[in-house]
Formats: sequence, C-alpha cells, structure tokens
Amino acid sequence: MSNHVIEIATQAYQDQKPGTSGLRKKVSVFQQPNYLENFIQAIYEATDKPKVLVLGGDGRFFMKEAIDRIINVLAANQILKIIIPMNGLLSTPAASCLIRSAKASGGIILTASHNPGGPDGDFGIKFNTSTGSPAPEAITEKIYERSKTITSYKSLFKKRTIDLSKYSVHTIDDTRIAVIDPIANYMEVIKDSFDFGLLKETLQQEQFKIIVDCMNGVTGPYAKHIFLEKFRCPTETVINYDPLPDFGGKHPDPNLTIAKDLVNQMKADPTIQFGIAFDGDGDRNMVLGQEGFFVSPGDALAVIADNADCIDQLSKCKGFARSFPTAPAIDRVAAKRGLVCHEVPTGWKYFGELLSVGRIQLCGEESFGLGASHCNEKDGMWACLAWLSILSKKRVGVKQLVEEHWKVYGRDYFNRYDFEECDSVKCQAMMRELETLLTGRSLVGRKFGSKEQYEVVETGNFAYTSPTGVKTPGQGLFIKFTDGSRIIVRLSGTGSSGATVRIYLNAYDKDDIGQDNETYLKELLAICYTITKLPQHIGTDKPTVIT
Ligand code: VG1
Ligand code: CO
Repeated sequence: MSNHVIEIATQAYQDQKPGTSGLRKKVSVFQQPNYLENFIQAIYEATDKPKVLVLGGDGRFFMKEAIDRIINVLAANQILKIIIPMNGLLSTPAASCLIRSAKASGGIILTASHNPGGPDGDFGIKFNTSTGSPAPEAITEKIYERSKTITSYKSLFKKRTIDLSKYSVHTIDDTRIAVIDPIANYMEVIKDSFDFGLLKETLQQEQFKIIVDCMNGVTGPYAKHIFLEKFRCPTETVINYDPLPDFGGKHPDPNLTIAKDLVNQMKADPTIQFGIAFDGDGDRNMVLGQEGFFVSPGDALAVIADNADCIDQLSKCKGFARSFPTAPAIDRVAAKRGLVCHEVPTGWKYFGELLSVGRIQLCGEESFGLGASHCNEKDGMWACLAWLSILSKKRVGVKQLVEEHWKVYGRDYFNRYDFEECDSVKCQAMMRELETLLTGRSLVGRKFGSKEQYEVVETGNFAYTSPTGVKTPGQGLFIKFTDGSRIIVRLSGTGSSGATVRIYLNAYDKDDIGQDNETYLKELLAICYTITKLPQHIGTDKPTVIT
C-alpha cells in the first residue's frame, strides 16, 4: 500500500439497500459520518475492484462534496482511472453512453432522479455496470451485503480537490482523473440516431414553435447545446435551464401537477406545437401537444413504436418492452408488426439486459421513462428528438398523431394514483392481505361495475424470468379483467421516508376513444378500493399525486 493511503475504521450502516434505482435517502442521512465512504468502498469491493469508473450527477445539493469524497476513496483504492464530466454534471442517459464509449467498468451516478433536492431534500447513488445499464439486483444485493459488514475504508492521507471547471487530466499516485465534455460524447453517440438536418430545417420554421423545460435539472446544458446552438432556435425555446442544487425549490418531476410552468405556457400560447419537460437526472420526459394536450407515457411509447420508420436508429427494430404496470398500447403495435413486446418489472435494470443482448430496441415505463438501443437507460432527450423526428417527417401535430393512433388501435385510459408517506407497517399489512386474496382464485369469474362489465379473468403477483433465467417474483399484485382492463398495486422502491403505495389502472376501449381519462377510470377506481380495502388500511382514499 502506498504511503499516501490510510485505512479508516468505520461502523457499518444497516440501511444501505438500493431500491428500484439506486440508494436514495435524505441528504442528512448521507451526511452521517462515513455513510458515503462506506457505500463507495462497498461498491468497489463488491464489483471486483473496477479499473475505470465514470463519476457524475444531476447537480443536486451535496453532489460536489460527494464527488471530492468519492475521488478520495477511489484513488486510495488505486483505481486506474476516473472519468468526470465538467462541473460533475452528467445526465443519467449520458452516463450510460459515456460508460460504453469509454469502455469503463461502470459508473457512479449521483442523483435521486425526480425527488426534491436542497439540504432538506434527497440524495442518491445509482451504480451502472459496464453495459451502461443500472446494476441488476444480484450486484446491488452484493453491494448491500458488503455495506452491512464493512469495518474500514481506504482514504488518501492528504485529500485532494480536483478543479472540475475545466477539461483537464490529473493524477493522484496511480490514478488518472479526466475531466471531460459529456455533451460532446453524448452527441457523438446519437449523431446517427436522427436526421439532424431535417430536424434543424423543421425547427427553423417560424411557425414550428416548441418549448423545452429542463426543470432546473441536469438537462439544461444539453438542451441549450442542441436547441440553441445546433438548431438555432429562439432562446425562449429552453426554459428552467440552469441546473440548481435545489431545482429552484420544486420537485424536478415532469408530470402535469409539477411541470406547471410548461403546461401554463402552452395553454397561454396555442402557437406552441410541442412541449417537453425532463426530470432532475434527464431520464424521464413528459410530452405535451398544442394547448397542453397531454400524452400519457404508455401512448408515447406506442406512438413512437408505430412510427419507428421515422427514426433512423429504429430502422431495424426487432422487439419492444414495457414495464408491467405500463398500459399495453405498445403490445398492439408489436402484434401488428409481428414483433415481440416483453413485459418486465418496474425499473430500468430489467430492460438493460434485453437491450444489451439486442432483443429489443425500444422500451419504456408508465413513469415517463422511454429509452432505446443507443444506451442502456431511459433518455428524455432521445425521446424528445424522436418525437420531433416523427412530427417533422409526418407533418402532423401531436394531438392528431395520438388520436389517429387511438382510431387504429383503440385507447388505453390510464392513471397512476400515488399514496405517499404512508405508514409502512399498515401498507405491508395491506399488501400481505391482498397477496393472499389475489394469489388464490376466489375472485376469478366475479363481475364488478354498474353493468357488471368488469369480469375478473386472472389475479396474482407478477413474476419475471430474465433471458438468462433469473427469476424475480413479487413485482406487482394484479387483477386482470376479460376486456383487457387491469388494476395493479405495488409499493414504491424509490422513496426516502415512509411507504408509497402505487395503484395503476388501465381500461381499454376499442371504440369509445374520446372520453375524459379521469372520468372513464372512476368506476375502476371504486372497484379497486372495494377489492383492496385501501382506504380502510391506510386511512384515506385521496391520492397525493395522480399521473
Ligand atoms: C419509480 C418508477 C419506475 C422508475 C424508477 C426510477 O420507481 O415507478 O418506473 O424506473 O422510479 O426512475 P418506484 O419503485 O418508486 O415505483 V428514475 O427517473 O429514478 O431513474
Ligand atoms: Co430520473
């Protein structure tokens, strides 16, 4: 061991279990003594001493300090190379691209995604493997196991702070640290994905007005580069573009409730054709058409799949995938094209494997995440350019495109109801009771609804088997009806306090496509409450967020 390295004795924490997407906790939890160093040392040891790691994040509070402290631990472990984007700012999809371009062993992404930031907000660490994909559960479990028994970590005797404000190369003993331009790398990866010439032409037309809301997350610099520098759009095209440690005090969550700036702006100015908002780390997106016409994520996925021919990258599409709770609109597109649509549990790591082996080229989740084969993460900016490619080639508006889609395929009315910060014990009790009910057959054949139109065809708990045969049970309690409608209940794996219950409803209608979403789902929601007894269990029937 070099003279410069010391071993620091530490107490293991027992709560460093990564959830759906990384380890997410309140900033104050991460600020406990050695909490961060323990977890980094655990990653290093549990992933067989990686040689090259990418390190960056979404700019949230505590990120800069965390980068310094992580460099200290990794350099003390004599890692060969650390690649850091300028100012530490790296969107989650760009991190995935960079890991692959640099042939790195993996990446540490400092983000809690759409969770609030600032000193009282959340912090998080995602670990991605050399394929650019979020680490599968086998790896996150190993990291967690190591974190529970760790007794020391390595540290530099003399700590170093690296200047991240310029492109540069530094050395600490045997470790090289490269501060690079992440946008250049991202652009290189997607350069052949779209017809950039056509996009520029379309966006320069005065009547083609768009608005891109970065919600003060990490996508600001990418959006400014693409829309202002490359496409020369007017400056007002990109809003909330400065990455801020507290995201301007708001949740960087692109949904109708929180991305109000965008919704209001589009309602006020009907000449804006297209609007999009991204989350804190740039992997989620919400799409709006003229006057704020909302595109549900399940429809967005299906519409892109159906128009894959307009997107260069998707010209040789072999398959699609969606997460289990996502409305199955894309399944019908797949069926028409003679392709497979895989159904995986919630969380991008399950898509990662399918993307890596080339089984799928496009996939997405109901939580506003959509991604494709250029990287191994969901990618908000890619989704944006995909939409713009379709609109440019077909010369139609968003609303028209979606409505035409419904006319051909029928419509999935869909809502997710979140009940946040609930009592964990009560939620667990509800889930156990419900699991007993739904893994039995007592509901099958029963009819619900005013006209008894909802007849239960199947109930259970969703289980997934990966292409390599890894089984993941218990991924969502479900009730399926004969007409294709579904009720799904699961607990969130990304919260930082209490429990969050998520209820997903989707009702399919082949012909009646023009109804109000909320109204259409009212009856199914009542049925859901009757079967799950959710209001009795958690003491409320009022969700905190509906998306
Ligand atoms: C949520 C979403 C899931 C998404 C995950 C990470 O997980 O439901 O679809 O993949 O967040 O998104 P959960 O377990 O809370 O339902 V992000 O943008 O953090 O990377
Ligand atoms: Co995110």
